[in-house]
Amino acid sequence: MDGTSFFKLMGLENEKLLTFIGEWVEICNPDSVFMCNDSEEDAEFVRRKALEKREELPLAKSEQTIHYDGYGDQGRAPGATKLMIAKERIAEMGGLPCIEHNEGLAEIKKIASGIMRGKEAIVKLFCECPTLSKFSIGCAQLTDSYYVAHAEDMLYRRGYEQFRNMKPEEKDNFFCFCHSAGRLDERGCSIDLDKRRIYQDLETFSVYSLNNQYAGNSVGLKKQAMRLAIRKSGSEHWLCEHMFLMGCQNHEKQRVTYFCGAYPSACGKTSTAMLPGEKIVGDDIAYFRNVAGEFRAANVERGIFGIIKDVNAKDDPVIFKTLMEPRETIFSNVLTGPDNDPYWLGMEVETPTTGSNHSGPGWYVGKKDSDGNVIPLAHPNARYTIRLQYLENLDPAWDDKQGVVVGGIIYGGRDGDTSVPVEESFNWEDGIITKACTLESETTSATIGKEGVRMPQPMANLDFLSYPIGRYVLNNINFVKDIKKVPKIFAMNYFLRGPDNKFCTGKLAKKVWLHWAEARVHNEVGALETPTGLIPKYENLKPLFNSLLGENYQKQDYEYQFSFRCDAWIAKLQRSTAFFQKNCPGTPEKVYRSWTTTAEKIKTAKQKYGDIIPPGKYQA
Ligand code: SPV
Ligand code: MN
Repeated sequence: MDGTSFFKLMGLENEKLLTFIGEWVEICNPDSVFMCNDSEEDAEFVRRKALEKREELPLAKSEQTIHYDGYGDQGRAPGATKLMIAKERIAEMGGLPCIEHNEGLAEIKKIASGIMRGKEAIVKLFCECPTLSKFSIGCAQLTDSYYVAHAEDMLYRRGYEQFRNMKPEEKDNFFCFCHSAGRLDERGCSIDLDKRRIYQDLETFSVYSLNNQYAGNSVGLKKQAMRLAIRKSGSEHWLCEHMFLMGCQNHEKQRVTYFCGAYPSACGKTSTAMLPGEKIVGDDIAYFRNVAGEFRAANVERGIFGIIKDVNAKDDPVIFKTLMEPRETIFSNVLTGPDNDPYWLGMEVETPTTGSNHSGPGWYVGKKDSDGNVIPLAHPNARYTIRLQYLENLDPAWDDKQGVVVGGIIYGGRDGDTSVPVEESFNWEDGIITKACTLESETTSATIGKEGVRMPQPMANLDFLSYPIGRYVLNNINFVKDIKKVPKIFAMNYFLRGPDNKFCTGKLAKKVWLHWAEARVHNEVGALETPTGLIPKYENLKPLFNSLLGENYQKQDYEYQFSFRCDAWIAKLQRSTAFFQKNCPGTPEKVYRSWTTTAEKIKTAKQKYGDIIPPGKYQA
C-alpha cells in the first residue's frame, strides 16, 4: 500500500476496519492494495484499471463496456453458498443452508491462501441506503476484481465519508466483504469453479466470496449484504425485503403513493417498478423502518443490475432508451457483435449471426457447448448495470434520508388458473399469511424442465433468509404494531389465462391494478368481498382502463378474470401448508390455523355458490 492509500485508510481511525483489511490481505496476499475514498478520481482509477486488465472491454458507444463471467458462472450458486454460524446455533436455523463457523472459516482460509497473488486488491467503502441516515449500513469491500469495484460504484452510494463520520460507538457496526475472482483464464474468467465458495459469516457480519465473478455472488453489497441485513434486522425490529420501491402518480389528485413489491423472478417485478408514467425509487431491495410511527422504506441501491432479456423498445421503453445512450453502462454476458455493439435475447432487432458471448469469442448461430447444447446468442441471465440517475422516471425522493412513506405492499406471483389479477388482503396480518406466505411462481419456458410447475416462493425472499422463516414471518406480522397508518397488502397475478390458454390481459394492465390499489390506499373506491380478500368493482376498473390505457374493458372479461376459483384456491393452500410443514419448522401455529380457516370458508362458499364464484356473488 502506498503512502496515499495508507493515509486514506488511517484517516478513518477505525480499528475493526484495519483488522479486517490487515487479516485478509495477509491471507490473500495481493501484490499491492489500493484504498479508495469517495473521490471521482479514485472511481476513475477503478474504471480505467478494469479496461486495462480487460475485465471489461470497451464497446462501440463510448463509456459502455462489456464484462464476461465464465460459462459456468452465469448465476447465483446455491450449492456453494452457505451461512457460517457457531455450532451451538446451527440447530436453531431451521434447516437453512449452514456450515459450522470454525469449519467454514478453515475452508475459506485454505482456499483464500495466496489467492490474490500477482494482483492488486482494492479497498472501497460503501453505504447501503442513503448515507448518514437512519437506514445507512456501512460496507467495506476488499476485492481483486476491478469489475466488481466498478459495478459496486454504480450500484451503491460511496461510503468513505459515512465511515469518517461514524461516532465512536458505531465504529464496529458495519459489514465486511472479501472477494477474489481467483485464478483467471485468458478471457479473464474465474477458473477454479470447483473452489467457488460464498459464505456469509453471521458471527462477524462478514462475507467471503471466492473463485467467482457473477455479480449476484461477487458484489458484496447485493445479495451477500442482504443476508447479513436480514439477520441484523431480525433482532432490531426492522425489515430487509426483496422488493422494488416505486411511486404511483395520480395526476388528477396531484399525489404520489409509494408501493413496495416482492415478486419471484419472471413475475413482472422490474416491469412494475418501471411502469411508464410512474416513478422508480429502486428495483430490488428495500429496508423498512418505523420512523416516529410512520412505515418508511428506503432503497438500498443507487443503480440497477437488471435482467436484459426481453428488454426492447416496445415492452421496456425507458430502459431500452437508456441502454442505447453512450453512457457508463456495464453489459454482462450479452453478445458483442462484429460492430462492437451489444445484442441480447428478446431485443427485437435484427441480431448478428457471429460474435463474442458468454461461451467465448467465435460464437456463431448453432454453435454447441461441450455437452452438445446449442448456445444461444446471449445468456438468458445476461444483465446490464446502470446508475439510477440515468432514468428519466427516477423519483425525486429516491435519496431522501428519511426514506418514503409506504402506502401499499404488493406480492406478485405467477399462476395461470388460480389468483385474480389483483386482490387486497383483509388486513396486514392476513396479507402476510394469505398473500405473502402463499406466494408462488410457475416455471416458464425460460427455465429448465417442465413448464407450468408451481414453486413456493414465500415473500420471494426464501433464498436470502438468514434466520428461520417462522420467526421472519412473525417479525413481518409484528412490524406494524406501532405504525399509525398500516400499508394495505395486495396480491397481483399478471399471468391468468383465458379458456383459450392465452394471457387474459395485455402487459400494461398492471398499471390499472396499481392505480386501483392506489385508490384503495386512499379509501376512494369500494370493493367486493371474496373468501380470501377484496377485489375491484367493474365500475371502478372500466374508467381506469379507459383513462390509463385507452382500452374499453369488457364486463365479460372482468367477470372471468375476477371469478373466485374455489378448488384451485384450496389446492394452493394445501401446497403452502405442505411446503411449510416440510421446510419451515417453527412456523407460528396461527399461520396454519389461518389457512385452515380460509380453506373451510372456501369449502362453505363452494357449497353455496359452486366452484367458480363470479365477482359480487359471494357474501361472507
Ligand atoms: C435476483 O435474482 O433476485 C437478482 C439478481 O436480483 S442476483 O443478484 O443474482 O440475485
Ligand atoms: Mn433480486
